Amino acid sequence: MSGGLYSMESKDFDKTLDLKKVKPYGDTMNDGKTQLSFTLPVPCNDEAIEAAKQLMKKMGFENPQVVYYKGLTDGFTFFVCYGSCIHTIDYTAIHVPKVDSVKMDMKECDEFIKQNIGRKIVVIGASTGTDAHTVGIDAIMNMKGYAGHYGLERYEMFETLNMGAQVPNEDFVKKAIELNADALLVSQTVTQKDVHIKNLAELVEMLEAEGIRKKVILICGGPRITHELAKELGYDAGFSMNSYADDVASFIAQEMYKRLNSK
Ligand code: B12
Repeated sequence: MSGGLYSMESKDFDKTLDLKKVKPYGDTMNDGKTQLSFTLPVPCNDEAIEAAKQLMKKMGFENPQVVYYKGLTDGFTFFVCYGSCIHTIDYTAIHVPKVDSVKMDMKECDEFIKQNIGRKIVVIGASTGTDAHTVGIDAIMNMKGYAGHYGLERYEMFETLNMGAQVPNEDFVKKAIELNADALLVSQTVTQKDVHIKNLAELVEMLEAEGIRKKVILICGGPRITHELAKELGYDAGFSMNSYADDVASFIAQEMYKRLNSK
């Protein structure tokens, strides 16, 4: 059954859904049923279970149940819990800033660049700072691509360099100057202690100090990056989970076109 048909039927069947007061769905509308997991730094015993339940109540869950628990190591217990969420969200009032571009596939994108830019676009990517995660930036850049989307290396009209992981911002900026890059792609996965914010902000400062911030299209991405955060930090766009090379390629091509035509 298609998603569209299903949602139509469920809408007809269920008259109690109020988009101004949305809460989690378990098996009946508005039951609030939620599964969550966490670890408490206490030994694995009956008191630990009671502590988890009391914490769930404080978090706004009625009828908290611990359905699985296991001692991880001395003094730490992991829990899987169910509960009914008492809070609701006004879905109709939500506004999420999004990257403003029309998605083109690889062929369309190459053709757009040939017609409108007239030369190859130079892109450098890296996972910068201390971040060792490469899979995200590889997904966007690798020839083979990711989840059925070819990476930028496969595009005829992109000249790419993937510098890999743990690339210091200094080296990244140096390479951008050396290759006269049009777009810079930064991947950040680790967000512990807001290390990604410091690292991303430092890069902007360095690009400004070199006088090339406005010259490049500056993009960051990662599972906990949002377009909103990227803009706040001085980037042109931010991409998160479920974004692919075609999203990024389309944005870069259209942004370059906009900039060329606003001169
Ligand atoms: C694989 C992995 C590793 C591997 C990385 C190997 C490698 N070569 O990359 C290894 C084992 C090295 C590793 C190490 C660590 N890891 Co690790 N790792 C993971 C894991 C399991 C998967 C990450 C991944 O590959 N995802 C798949 C890719 C395709 O998804 P993605 O990165 O989100 O990318 C997509 C989008 O975000 C976007 N995107 C990403 N980057 C970019 C960039 C641009 C420009 C654009 C446009 C888009 C874009 O496009 C991609 C495709 O859609 C995650 C947990 C998880 N299941 O997610 C933990 C995880 C990311 N790791 C974590 C941690 C803590 C670490 C360590 C610090 C652990 C430690 N204490 O040593 C170290 C980090 C060391 C360091 N200096 O960075 C945490 C991060 C927590 C946090 N919020 O900070 C996670 C979430 C695990 C956890 N639950 O705690 N890790």
